[in-house]
Amino acid sequence: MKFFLLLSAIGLCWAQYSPNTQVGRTSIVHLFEWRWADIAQECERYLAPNGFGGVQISPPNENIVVHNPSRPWWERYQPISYNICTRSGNEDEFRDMVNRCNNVGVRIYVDAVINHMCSEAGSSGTNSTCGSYFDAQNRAFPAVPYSGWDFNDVKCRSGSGGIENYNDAAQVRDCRLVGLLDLALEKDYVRTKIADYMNHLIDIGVAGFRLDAAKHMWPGDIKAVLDKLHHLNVTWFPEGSRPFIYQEVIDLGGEAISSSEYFGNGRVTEFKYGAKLGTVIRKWSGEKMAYLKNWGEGWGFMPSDRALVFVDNHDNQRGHGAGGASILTFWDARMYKMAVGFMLAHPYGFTRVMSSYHWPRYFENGKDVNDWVGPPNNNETIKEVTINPDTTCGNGWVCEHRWRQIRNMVAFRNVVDGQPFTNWWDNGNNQVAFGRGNRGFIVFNNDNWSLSSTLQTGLPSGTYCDVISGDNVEGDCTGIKISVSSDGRAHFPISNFAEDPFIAIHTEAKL
Ligand code: AAO
Repeated sequence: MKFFLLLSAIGLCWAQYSPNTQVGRTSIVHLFEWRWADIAQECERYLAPNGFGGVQISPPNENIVVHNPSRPWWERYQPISYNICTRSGNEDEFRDMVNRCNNVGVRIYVDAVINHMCSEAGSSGTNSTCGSYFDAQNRAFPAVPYSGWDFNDVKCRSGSGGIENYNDAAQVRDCRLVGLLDLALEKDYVRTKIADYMNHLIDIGVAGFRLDAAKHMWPGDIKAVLDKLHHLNVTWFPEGSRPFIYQEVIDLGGEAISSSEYFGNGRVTEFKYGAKLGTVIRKWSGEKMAYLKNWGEGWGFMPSDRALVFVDNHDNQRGHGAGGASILTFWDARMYKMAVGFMLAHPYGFTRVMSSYHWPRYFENGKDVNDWVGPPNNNETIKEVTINPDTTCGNGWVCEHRWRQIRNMVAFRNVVDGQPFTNWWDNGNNQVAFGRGNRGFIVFNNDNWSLSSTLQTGLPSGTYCDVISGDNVEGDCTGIKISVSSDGRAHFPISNFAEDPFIAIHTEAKL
């Protein structure tokens, strides 16, 4: 009884910081631009069996249709109404996805675009994903409805009406981000409309929200919206559960607004994480993996229990947002797998894996001129995610989450959940290793010479299957085998030419 009281107390105080994933599932995946029908199938055929905790979906509400350029991915960050109606599917398909994913224990997190509506340059008419009428010039969005009174046009104190200076916190929050009509979240009417939208989704069964452009909203206004939110649907969640909240705040330091202002509302995206990890794995600026020994708060990151972490996101994988050239993506697959492997093995933060689509990346003067290109499509209809015989994806979908190394590290994180960071080893350069209690151990060789060392793993003796080079298939390992002796030590050989120069073993992959 005492135990349960303690558990529920922890549950309550964790509230919006807890992802509401099923016990033992510790990561989510962003299925960027996927159709609801494909996500429903993916939950059943892949995510649940492989221990994924949930899915961040692209914004589900009606958005503007952009034809120049042709249907860019970013049109979905320009809301027209809160009807569930986009290129990913309609409300019936959305409900079906939420039901089916929840029924196999995979949660849905909605990317909530609540800071703004479409661009001031948006036309008037019915050029929206559900055909709702709007008139951007006159601030008319009758399908919500919002009118001129509901925007910050008067409150904004910049010459242009747009954000001109990120060192002026009021401007960042009251003026237009890249021309997007800025909602007046200080008004109870606006807060109520937003909360109604989010409650509609909560009642359907979603587990939480990414708050897009949270930096561009006052923390107190966000709180007022969150205070209006329902508890989660009791069909799948314990009574009294609060939606998981993670706020998109880009804080690389040196600006007026800092992440910590948002901790009261929920978790915050830690953008330093991917920027720094990319710099280390690329060995830029004199960085080495040996320096990762105190990774986390020791690197000036926010507290672990407030952080949502990722190697790349849908913006910075194509040069939008922040992080710059150091960000690793599927385009640099070998280094990317190391970075994602490191992230999933390390205890810091709540982890999000990225899942992308291919686009014809093409640099001119250092900028990708195709950074706008939307998802694989047939005449603007998003293509189905097909599955190849080797379990990878077809039709232009990259599906990093299905890469063996990444899928198996998601499982690794589940196995070592709650275990301490132990047995750190490094060679003073780019060969490092660490364990997670007596459950898992990982070794990296990012030097230009081979690694051959006997290390203390902390694991029980036995033969383990390296989950990076192979799988444990019916008791037989298709990759490298590592034998741990009775004193916990094991010998690791990693060539610098290995396809993946890292090895990971855990107790669920013991032969
Ligand atoms: C599109 C067009 C625009 C057009 C607009 C309206 O591209 O040309 O003006 O429509 O017609 C996405 C796309 C946008 C797109 C928009 C709407 O990325 O290109 O605009 O949809 O369709 C800021 C925000 C951050 C935002 C990020 C992209 O703070 O919230 O910009 N991310 C989210 C979404 C994103 C979405 C939106 C918000 C809007 O994830 O997909 O936009 O809903 C500094 C600031 C950051 C700021 C960046 C970029 O970063 O700190 O807060 O992010 O600048 O403006 C160093 C610094 C770092 C700095 C960075 C870049 O790294 O350390 O702090 O340089 O300067």
